[in-house]
Amino acid sequence: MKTALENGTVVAAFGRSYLVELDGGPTLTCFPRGKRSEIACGDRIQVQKTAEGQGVIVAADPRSALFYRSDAYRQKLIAANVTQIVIVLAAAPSYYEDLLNRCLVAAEHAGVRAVIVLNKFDLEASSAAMERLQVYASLGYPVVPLTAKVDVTPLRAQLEGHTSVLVGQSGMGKSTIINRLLPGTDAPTAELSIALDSGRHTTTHARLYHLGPVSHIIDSPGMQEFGLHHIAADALDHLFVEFRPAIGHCRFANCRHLTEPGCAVEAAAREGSVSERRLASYRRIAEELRRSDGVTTRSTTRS
Ligand SMILES: Nc1nc2c(ncn2[C@@H]2O[C@H](COP(=O)(O)OP(=O)(O)O)[C@@H](O)[C@H]2O)c(=O)[nH]1
Ligand SMILES: [Mg+2]
Ligand SMILES: [Zn+2]
Repeated sequence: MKTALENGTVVAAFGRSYLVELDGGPTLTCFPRGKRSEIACGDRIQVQKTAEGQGVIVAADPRSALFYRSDAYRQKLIAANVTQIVIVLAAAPSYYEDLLNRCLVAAEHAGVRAVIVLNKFDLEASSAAMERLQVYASLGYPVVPLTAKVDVTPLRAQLEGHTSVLVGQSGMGKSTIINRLLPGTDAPTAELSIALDSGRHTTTHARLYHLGPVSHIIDSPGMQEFGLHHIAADALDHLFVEFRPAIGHCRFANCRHLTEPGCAVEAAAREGSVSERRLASYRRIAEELRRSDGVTTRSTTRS
């Protein structure tokens, strides 16, 4: 006897299996039909129950947005159907500004809102970090100072009505934020992994949690790098939002804003409407994308 298909949401994506929350129903462990799958946490799918607590993923709905990173060889799916990316930074361990910029570029590319959290605001070095982040606030990205260990209230308003994904280097406090937002969740944090002597990778896969009927949040594993190989080199400048007014005004129509004379983006940086640090970051990323253009991204893995 064939059972009917049921709709559900992928709340965790492991290597080969998925945790699927059926609409208004229980959570099943599911396997994809077929060998390879490109299913991510947050995907809406149809499942056929095969046994108690188990099912097979038969189909997946089209996504409203997919957030992912990629190196020259593979894509790493991070989360699907998100409406917002929350980039978690802290003054210590120090964060990489290039990584922040890469996350912002990926958010612009995916067409979703980006929020920056400066966590561990209790640390002394936070005020200097906050000052460096002013350039991002001036671009329209909300910058939220937070001491997640004590209180996550300042972040709640930003999350209302969104499906958010927390991203950032490990050790910034993403899982601590989840545990504070949702007491009783026990997302693995650094303390827990030390206690269990389980190494430094505390969060090993993305996990979706419900904050309310219309607000959801996805914790993701820490990342040290964020490849943007899925973005064409000549599309990158538009993803640095403040470059847009200058684009099209360079002396050369195909200006890459690297070393060309008469570059309007460079001029904007001299005048101060583009930050030198953002331009330098753009140039590093652009060089990397130029080098890799023509190399095709082949396979997909989850991060
Ligand atoms: N001082 C301080 N430490 C924090 C704060 N939030 C988290 N931490 C610490 O930062 C470390 C990493 O936290 P964790 O949530 O595992 O980070 P994740 O790797 O981004 O998920 C832990 O030791 C936390 O206790 C905070 O607001 N202030
Ligand atoms: Mg974590
Ligand atoms: Zn230019």
